[in-house]
Amino acid sequence: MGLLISRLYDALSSFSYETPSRILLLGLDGAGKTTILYKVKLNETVQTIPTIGFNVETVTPAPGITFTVWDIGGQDKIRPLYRHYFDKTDGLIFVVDSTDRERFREARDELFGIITHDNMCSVPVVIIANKSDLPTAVKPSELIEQLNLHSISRRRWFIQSACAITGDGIVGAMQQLAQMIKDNRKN
Ligand SMILES: Nc1nc2c(ncn2[C@@H]2O[C@H](COP(=O)(O)OP(=O)(O)O)[C@@H](O)[C@H]2O)c(=O)[nH]1
Ligand SMILES: [Mg+2]
Repeated sequence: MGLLISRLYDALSSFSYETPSRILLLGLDGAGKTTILYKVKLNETVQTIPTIGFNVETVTPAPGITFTVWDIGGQDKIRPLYRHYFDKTDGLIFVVDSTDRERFREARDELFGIITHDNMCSVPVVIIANKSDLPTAVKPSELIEQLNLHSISRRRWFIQSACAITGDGIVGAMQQLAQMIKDNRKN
């Protein structure tokens, strides 16, 4: 009987382990969202074109982590449609081009517009400071200031420096997000 219960427990816990978390991959156009998605999916650097509409892929960035990732076109005409995707989101990946100083303010407004939406109120967020390979990229510590990240309250957040072309930092960012989602579910 004890064995049966323990097998049943294993089966149930492995089931919940496998259920993909629903992840939104957002950020301004050109930040590197689609490059990140396909780097994780295919381990290849794909030639991207500006995303019209969305890409959606189920990915396994690390053993035991399965995400269904929605990469939604970042052009400003599309952005008002984001809110239709917010419901039942487990985690947010917000990608910033860390070389694009002129648009840090726009990125900040976009991020806060998303996380202050009712359906996103406790969703954990990983900010990916992308394009860290480029010499003009600012450090995550400066991006924290520029995007006013310390003012994020009532949710877990994390910033990760990354390069979508080589994949540096991407898996780490997703592991952090998976951990935050797990912690969120416990509470
Ligand atoms: N140097 C560099 N270029 C990148 C990086 N990530 C994306 N790019 C380039 O930035 C451009 C926009 O990327 P894309 O994935 O289409 O951005 P999206 O609009 O956010 O989906 C493309 O030319 C990518 O090759 C990166 O980490 N480093
Ligand atoms: Mg895209």
